Amino acid sequence: MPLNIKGFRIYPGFLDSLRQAAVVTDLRRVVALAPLLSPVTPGGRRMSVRMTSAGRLGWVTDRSGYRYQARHPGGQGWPAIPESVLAIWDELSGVRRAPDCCLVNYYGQGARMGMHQDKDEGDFDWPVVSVSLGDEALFRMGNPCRGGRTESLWLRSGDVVVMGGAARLAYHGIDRIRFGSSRLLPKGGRLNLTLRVVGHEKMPETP
Ligand SMILES: O=C(O)CCC(=O)C(=O)O
Ligand SMILES: [Mn+2]
Repeated sequence: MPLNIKGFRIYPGFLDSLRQAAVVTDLRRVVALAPLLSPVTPGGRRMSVRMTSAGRLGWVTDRSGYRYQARHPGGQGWPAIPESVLAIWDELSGVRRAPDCCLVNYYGQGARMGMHQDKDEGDFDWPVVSVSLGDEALFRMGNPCRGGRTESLWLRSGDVVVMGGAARLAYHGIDRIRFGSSRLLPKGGRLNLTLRVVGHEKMPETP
């Protein structure tokens, strides 16, 4: 069993190729309305991953910090989260409330994401649902303390990961992708969708 950290669940091949293609079609509409950007970190480093969002709030970063905001940096509101994506959340998150944000990450050749925690949300009890599409990616997962032991696993197109419980605040990142390993995206690369509840609203106790 890979990544035996409580609250980490992986659903290999959860989306079949038809569903993957449908999500990509819907994401083309999202990206047309809210173009992918190459953001900079608060420290001034340009990220290799390009990003945009769908939903009530979008995650952004620039010299002023990491945050959620109601508008794309271009000034327009974020497009709605496509139904094809909300369906994945409904099937796997285990909660009834819809996510506020669908962060869309695009990894081109050489792109990676350093180890980090997802901690810009108001209540960490809500799970995070993460969808992989396109090229394979080497995902590295640690624990809630920086620098602890890590484990790696390859994520493939159609895989869905849920991080709840103790895994919700675990450090994680993408070391590299295998560019050209999938034919889902005609120009290659990888899309990752990260669905999150953002506000301070507490997650209800589950019976
Ligand atoms: O690309 C991935 O699989 C992870 C993305 C991620 O951790 C994030 O956007 O916070
Ligand atoms: Mn993350």
